[in-house]
Amino acid sequence: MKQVVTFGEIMMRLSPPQCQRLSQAASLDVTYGGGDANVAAGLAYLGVPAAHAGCFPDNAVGRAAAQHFQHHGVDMQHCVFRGHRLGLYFLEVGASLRASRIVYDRYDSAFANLQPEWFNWDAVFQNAQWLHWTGITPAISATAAQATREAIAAARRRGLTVSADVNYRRNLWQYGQRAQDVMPELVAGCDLVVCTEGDAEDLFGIRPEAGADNSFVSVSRQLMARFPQIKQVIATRRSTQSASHERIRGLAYSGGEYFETEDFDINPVVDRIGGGDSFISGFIYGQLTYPTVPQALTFATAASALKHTIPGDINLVSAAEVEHIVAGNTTGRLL
Ligand code: KDG
Repeated sequence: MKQVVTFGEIMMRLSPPQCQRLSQAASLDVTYGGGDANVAAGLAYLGVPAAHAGCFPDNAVGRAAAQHFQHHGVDMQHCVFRGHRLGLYFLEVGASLRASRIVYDRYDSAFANLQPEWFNWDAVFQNAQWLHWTGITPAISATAAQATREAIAAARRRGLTVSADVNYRRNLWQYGQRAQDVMPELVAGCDLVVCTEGDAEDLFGIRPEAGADNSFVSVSRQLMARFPQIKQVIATRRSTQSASHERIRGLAYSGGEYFETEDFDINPVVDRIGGGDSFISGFIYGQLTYPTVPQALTFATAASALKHTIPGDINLVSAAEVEHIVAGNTTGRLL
């Protein structure tokens, strides 16, 4: 099977242990994550060959970040080691009434300073069938946005499937570019997008039509009319019951039909970071494995639900474990 390739920033994640506040922590737990690379690692655990292209500082910290993903099965041979610092993010894990909180320290990172010509996309895609990117990547800097543009163009030229999680993060688009100017051109090159109703409104000014029975369908149809390359729109609908109790369901609009899954109840939530990334890696796996969209969507939603039980950014679950949940075994019984 050919590779799925992702492109984006990987950061070091630092969290105070045991739900401490940053102001009281005497030590910080270390791991690594990045929206796009998390998708690649999730796919590798599901048995799909995956590669990630990124840019890291040329020092021991940058190499540790890349090795982390390599250790989780991702081909990192197309990563570039140039620049001076790895982006960081601090995560205070919430509990009960207190929500989790993220503080970014990624300004001027090696990834933000990358030059598009450092990536030879034809070489990166030599053994690939799919490119996946997130809206985080073009937000990081104008050069990262340009590299994303070039990656999508090369992927299209070579006939790859292109997907994106549009993932609008208002606080990341503050370095001189507007998401509303940059994202439409990039999304126009995608076959599949993860896009909530909120993101469609914020990024593309698309709102559900008055009187629409189903707002997700209404928004998806308008997205497809505006960007004719898009054939499928998917999203999760979350209902957060507390910091440690969540329900998610998967939604898809594809081939003129709407699909939704049952709710998956996750209680307690151990770590919700990477839940969206697990959804899209599950959906890509599903598209490559199952004949129908509902099967892919159910697999994706179950994969995302399982991620909420695992600390860290990466979904360390096998396809058999996800299938066990899909088969209705949601009470933690052994495989
Ligand atoms: O989707 C998970 C990501 O949010 C996390 O891994 C860190 O890439 C990250 C970001 O920009 O927040």
